[in-house]
Amino acid sequence: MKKIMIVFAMLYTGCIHASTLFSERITSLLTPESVIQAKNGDLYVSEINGFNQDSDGQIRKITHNGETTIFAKGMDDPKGLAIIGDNVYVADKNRVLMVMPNGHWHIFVAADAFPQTPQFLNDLAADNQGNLYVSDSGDLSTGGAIYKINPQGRITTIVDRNKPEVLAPNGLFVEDEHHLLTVDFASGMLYRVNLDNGDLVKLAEGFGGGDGIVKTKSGQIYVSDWKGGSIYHLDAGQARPIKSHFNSPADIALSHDEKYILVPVMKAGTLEFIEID
Ligand SMILES: [Ca+2]
Ligand SMILES: [Ca+2]
Repeated sequence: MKKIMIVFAMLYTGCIHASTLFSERITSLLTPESVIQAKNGDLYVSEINGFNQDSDGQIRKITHNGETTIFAKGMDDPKGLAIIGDNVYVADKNRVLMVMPNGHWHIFVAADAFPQTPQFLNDLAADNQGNLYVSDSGDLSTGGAIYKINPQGRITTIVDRNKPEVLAPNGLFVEDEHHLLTVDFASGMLYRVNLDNGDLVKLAEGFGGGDGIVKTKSGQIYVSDWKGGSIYHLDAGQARPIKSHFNSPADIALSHDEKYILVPVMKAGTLEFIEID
């Protein structure tokens, strides 16, 4: 009987831990920019640390029970994260890195492999075919580009500064094999990009310094505003804030159960969780 009670106690404690990961903010992060949840529930957070300081950036892993470890280090200014298979990909300043499950990493796409040398690689997103999409926010006001990187590392340009709408592409979200959502950090506009011809359709405006985008399976879209400190819900074509006063909320993610928005708050050095309906 005593044995059974111990087993029950252990199971009960395990459940509590799993469900409380999102109940408390995580603190003492080093300029966090992006977060992603792996299939097994672990979170990966990119930490820029010093801006424009090379080799001090890292990826932190937070397990489902809240245990924190440094997963990979020695990066420059790591930002957007994507997972393909067992590997984590990182947009690191002007190159894209591949991190293996043991935390060792190598350069997947070097800066000089891009059609234009990137100035500020920002968000990263993967599709179901194993392609990556990466935004270059350029000088953060006039230019930039969005590129597609196939599984062999070959790059094609989706949009670049030749389109007047492209000022500082930041957040990316792959909707399907033909469409990508992007939010512009300079204009605060949200666009749907046709991946076959690069055409942009404006969906909504008013997202300030638009940073991260998430979209639920039921089609609800949320966008973070790095400059203004709010998280917006796109409600009937309008940007409506659901939470404000964050000190630079960067590249948001959804939890797997779609119950929480995960918010890396860059200048506060925290990871916060917003429960959504
Ligand atoms: Ca750095
Ligand atoms: Ca970003």
